[in-house]
Amino acid sequence: MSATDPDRDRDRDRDPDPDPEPGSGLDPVENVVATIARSAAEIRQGLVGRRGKADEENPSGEVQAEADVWADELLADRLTSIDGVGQYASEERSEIIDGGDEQVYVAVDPLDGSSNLQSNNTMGTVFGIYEEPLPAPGTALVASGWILYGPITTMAYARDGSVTKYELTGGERTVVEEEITLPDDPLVYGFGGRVPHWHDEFRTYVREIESNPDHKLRYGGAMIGDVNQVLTYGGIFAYPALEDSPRGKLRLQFECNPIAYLIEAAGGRSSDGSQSILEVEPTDLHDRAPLHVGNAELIDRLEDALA
Ligand code: FDP
Repeated sequence: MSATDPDRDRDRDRDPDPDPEPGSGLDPVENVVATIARSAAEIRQGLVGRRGKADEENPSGEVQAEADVWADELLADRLTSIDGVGQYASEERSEIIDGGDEQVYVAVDPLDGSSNLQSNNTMGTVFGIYEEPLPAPGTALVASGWILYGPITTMAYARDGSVTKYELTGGERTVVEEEITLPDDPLVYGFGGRVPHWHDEFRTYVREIESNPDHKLRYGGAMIGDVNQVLTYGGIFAYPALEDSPRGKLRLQFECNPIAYLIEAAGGRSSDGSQSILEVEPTDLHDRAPLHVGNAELIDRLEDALA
């Protein structure tokens, strides 16, 4: 859809500024979402001058960018001061922060794909809002979403089985599309991990996907950017189990569950290779899981291939 598309302009007229003020009588879930949406412009601006490495590693042993640490502190401060937030947990810190007020439990990847900072490519913020203390399974999610720092800043948000996409400009949130579903005909695919480390069954499946002339490779190295393309065009994204990393790379609480919840709400499927990601029982806050998300038929075939 082009920027001058009349349908899109009609959508804007219908709902020009639905962005609620955080704290203004919202339930805790909407308060968390409003706070993250309003922080997005500031986070984007704050990336300038914070593209270097911090002198620290995150709990998964990855060197953090200065921006990772900064965005985590900003979101921790804001989200733990919301009434009803019982916990704040992040990919960038080992311990959970207690908010005291136990209604919802928030897990965040403050900057997903922050390796892309160096080359100035796409990245995002991912959030999951759970109704159980963390670590919790994806079945305990009540909402999830992501901010995408692309040419413009957008937010995809799922709650109650419905997905909405917004454009975020400064403090404003504008609906672009409601009741989003994955397009029926899958177009794009992107698979993470080094190819020599893929298992044979997964490699065979990839060859099958690639051999379809209707499919195109799209891989940008930030999960959020790659998954957002699947939401937009249909297709599949995976960061699979690897020979040297049986649980893949992505973190269950902060990345896999929120993505799976949103893609399933959009009519797609998620899988760890044999079951919905949302069914995976966590044993630790920083657990990893192999992630495969996309059009249901492609995930069905993937599970057959890996069986
Ligand atoms: P990053 O390390 O830059 O934060 O979870 C992290 C992630 O990026 C994902 O966004 C991305 O899909 C993946 O790692 C990329 O990993 P590879 O470098 O192994 O492709």
